[in-house]
Amino acid sequence: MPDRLTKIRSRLEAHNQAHVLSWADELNADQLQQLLDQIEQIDFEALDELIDQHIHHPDGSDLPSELEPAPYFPEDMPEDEMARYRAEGGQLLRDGKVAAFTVAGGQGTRLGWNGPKGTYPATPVTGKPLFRIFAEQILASQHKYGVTIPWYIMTSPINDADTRAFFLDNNCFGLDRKNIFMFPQGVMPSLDAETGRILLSAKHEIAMNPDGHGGSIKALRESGAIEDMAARGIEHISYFQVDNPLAKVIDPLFLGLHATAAESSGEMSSKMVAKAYPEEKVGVFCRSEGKTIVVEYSDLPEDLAQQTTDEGKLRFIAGNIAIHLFGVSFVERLTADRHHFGLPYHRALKKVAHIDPETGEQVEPDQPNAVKLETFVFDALPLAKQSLVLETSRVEEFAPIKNATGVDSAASSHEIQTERHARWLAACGLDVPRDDEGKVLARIEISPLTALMPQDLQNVDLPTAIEPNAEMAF
Ligand code: UD2
Repeated sequence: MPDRLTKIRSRLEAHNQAHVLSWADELNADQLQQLLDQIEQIDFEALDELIDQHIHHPDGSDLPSELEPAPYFPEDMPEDEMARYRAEGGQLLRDGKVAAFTVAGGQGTRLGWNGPKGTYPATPVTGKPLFRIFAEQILASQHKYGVTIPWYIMTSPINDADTRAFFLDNNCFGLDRKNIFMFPQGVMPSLDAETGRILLSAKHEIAMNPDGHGGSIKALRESGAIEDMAARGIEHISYFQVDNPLAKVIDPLFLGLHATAAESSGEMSSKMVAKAYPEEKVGVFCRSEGKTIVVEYSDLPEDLAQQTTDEGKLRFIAGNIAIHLFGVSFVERLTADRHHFGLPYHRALKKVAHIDPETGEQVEPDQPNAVKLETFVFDALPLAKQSLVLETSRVEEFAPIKNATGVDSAASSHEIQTERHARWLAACGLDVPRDDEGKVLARIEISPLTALMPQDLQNVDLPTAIEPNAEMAF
């Protein structure tokens, strides 16, 4: 141990991070071992470069000079085209070539939920947790296409054990455990925003943060998930975030486009919704040097965000809802040299509780004090040869739960979920009560096990009307 400690200490000194061992003398053997193990996981040469770039010389975003709106397949494509692509996607599903993939490693601090985000009660009537909604979609799709749809879930070291326990406690929501593959994503040390020094969460522990949803590509490889997919004959991965209860886990139209359209190389495709207003906090699909990219909302210059077309629509309108399809071979290609693959890091200024390196006291900051370095999955888009974007309806597919109140909260999500299901019931001839502004005067929830799409309701015993203020779950 003394040898190991000496080596690690001099390595830390060479990188101006010697404070990490300030309390080494006070630690018991297990604690010291844990700390040294953590330190050994860090690539200090790479970290030095990142600290220089993101803390000592942060120069904002490096936005490409040529930025055009990305073209997209509109929601109202001709019906015969849609039918053709749906048929192609349906065939891929029946052939067992599609897996579901949820990124669920985020910390959910904004939501104030003390547990993995996927355990959050998300539906408006029964309060079903997010993970159950996706599981029910997978169960219903397996039944519909007569096939097994394996489910890959990226957790983080912080919520992995709790996520696994939740699945076991819930009997995997009726899915076969053998077809659920969970793996934790990578982590990065959280850094002091002024000095770039690594923060300690305890005297024997470095404060680590998940390395962003972009870490999913590397984690798919390092966990063995991608080999598992290849062994199962999976060719396409349906990627979505855990925070969106309306995400369509399986969508034959999107799959058909991604796998067979001339505009796609079958590597990485995306869905978008029309931005509701210029300041909306979603990234925007753009085109630069012939490639599709996403410009994050915080990086899109105000004048571009406000620009409108001759018809008065936003020019940069294609909002990123973080729903993608990946070709398995694309992930294999990107990660073929796994040690050298990595998406670019972005800095996020956050509040991180830590141990004061001088006094050893616990600090609970009331202002952002730390830089978290994270990668974004959409930075893989320009690495695809050709990448397409499909427009979808906000009410059908986007009601994220990110904040405790206001925009993108459970309350706003419940309204959108109710609206979707009210439209489905109205399409079956039901009277749905609405107020003067058109808002549904009821809470309505339709389980994916009952219907994955409005047409599935045709075989369901439905009432003729919804009473005002009713709470109905089908
Ligand atoms: C993301 C997009 C934004 C828009 C929006 C749509 C980024 C940077 N911005 O905003 O452009 O598309 O979503 O909803 O992506 N996650 C992990 N590991 C991590 C970090 C996040 O699994 O290390 C998961 C997290 O559990 C959540 C999702 O990724 O499901 C979204 O992450 P976020 O809340 O940080 O992204 P947000 O809301 O800023």
